[in-house]
Amino acid sequence: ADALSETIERTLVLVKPDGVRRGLSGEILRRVEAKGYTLAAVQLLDATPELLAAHYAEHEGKPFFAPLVDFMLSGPILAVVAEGQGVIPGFRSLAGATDPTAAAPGTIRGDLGRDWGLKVQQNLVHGSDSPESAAREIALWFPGL
Ligand code: RTP
Ligand code: MG
Repeated sequence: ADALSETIERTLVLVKPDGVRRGLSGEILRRVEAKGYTLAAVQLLDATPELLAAHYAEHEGKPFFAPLVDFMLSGPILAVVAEGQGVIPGFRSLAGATDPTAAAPGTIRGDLGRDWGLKVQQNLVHGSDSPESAAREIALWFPGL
């Protein structure tokens, strides 16, 4: 890479079942692309308990773990690899705070999400939180990429 080329950085974005169900996949991908990131891979799929146990291993044992897994099994998920310099923190910033009630307007969760009175925060999207998480999660959701 020369001095004029950016560092390729990748993150895993998931449009969770609530986002797919509400027809927000296009709006969410639009925001990722409008920010300037590139879509490197996109796949609509149904998760499995095994995939989710691996993906959410850090949350095993927490009270919201079982409801979270049930929610993530409740419908198809749009898995996306997004690419661009700074995309890992950049997408977390686009997504906004975990709790959609608290998430700032202008963010995906702040503009498009709310409290639905359910046991787990249905907050439309997931984004990897570090380079290590991104590598691990991309390998889980896109084996062979
Ligand atoms: P994500 O991993 O989905 O990008 O979200 P995050 O980092 O903002 O949140 P994290 O703490 O990693 O939690 C993972 C997901 O679990 C659900 N959650 N519900 N108390 C609750 O009801 C609760 N806490 C977490 C959310 O769907 C959150 O995104
Ligand atoms: Mg997280």
